[in-house]
Amino acid sequence: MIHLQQGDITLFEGDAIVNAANSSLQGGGGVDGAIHRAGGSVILEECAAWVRKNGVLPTGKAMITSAGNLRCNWVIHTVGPVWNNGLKDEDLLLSSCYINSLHICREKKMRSVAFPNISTGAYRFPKPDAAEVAVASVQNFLSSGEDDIEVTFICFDDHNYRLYQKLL
Ligand code: AR6
Repeated sequence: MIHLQQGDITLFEGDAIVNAANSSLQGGGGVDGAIHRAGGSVILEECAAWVRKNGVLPTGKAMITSAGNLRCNWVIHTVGPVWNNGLKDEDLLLSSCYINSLHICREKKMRSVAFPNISTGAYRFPKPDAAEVAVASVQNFLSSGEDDIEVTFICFDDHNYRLYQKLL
C-alpha cells in the first residue's frame, strides 16, 4: 500500500518517518533540520552515541533512533547520494536508502512509514529520476515480501508532488 501526500513530514502520525540525513548524523538543513527542530535534542543525542560507537553512516545505509517530540515512534536516518552527473552509482545508492530503511521497518514489525524525497534538495539529485527510483524501489520491496507496511511519500514542493502523482 503506497500513499502520497504533500506537506511537512514532521507532522506524520505513524510508526516512523525517514530523515534525509548526512553521514555525520549531526543534523543540517532541509528536512533534516526540520526533524531535529521538531523532535528535540534526544534524536541528536542518540545519533551522536551511534556515531561514537559505529563511525559515520555511509551513503545508502540507514539507522534508527527514537523520535523525541514527534508524533511518530521512530526516526530512520538514511544518507542519500550527492548528485554527481550520474557517474557515482547515484541511482543504486538512492535505491539502497529506500530499501535499507524498509528493512529496518520490517525488523521492527512497523506498519507505517513516511519518506521525504531523499537527495532532491541540497544533494541536487534530479527530481524526475529520484522519483522513479523511489517509487520503483518501494514497489519492489513491498511486492517481494509479506509485510504489511503502509508507505507514504510526503512531498514538500509542488514539483516533486506532481512527479509522484504521475508515477503513482
Ligand atoms: N517535510 C518533508 N520534506 C521536506 C521538508 C519537510 N519538513 N523540508 C524539506 N523537504 P534536503 P537532501 C524536502 O535538502 O537533498 C541536509 O542539510 C525538500 O523539498 O532536506 O537529501 C542534510 O543534513 C527536498 O525535496 O535533503 C544533508 O546534509 C527533500 O526534502 C543534506 O541536506 C530533500 O531535501 C541532504 O540533502
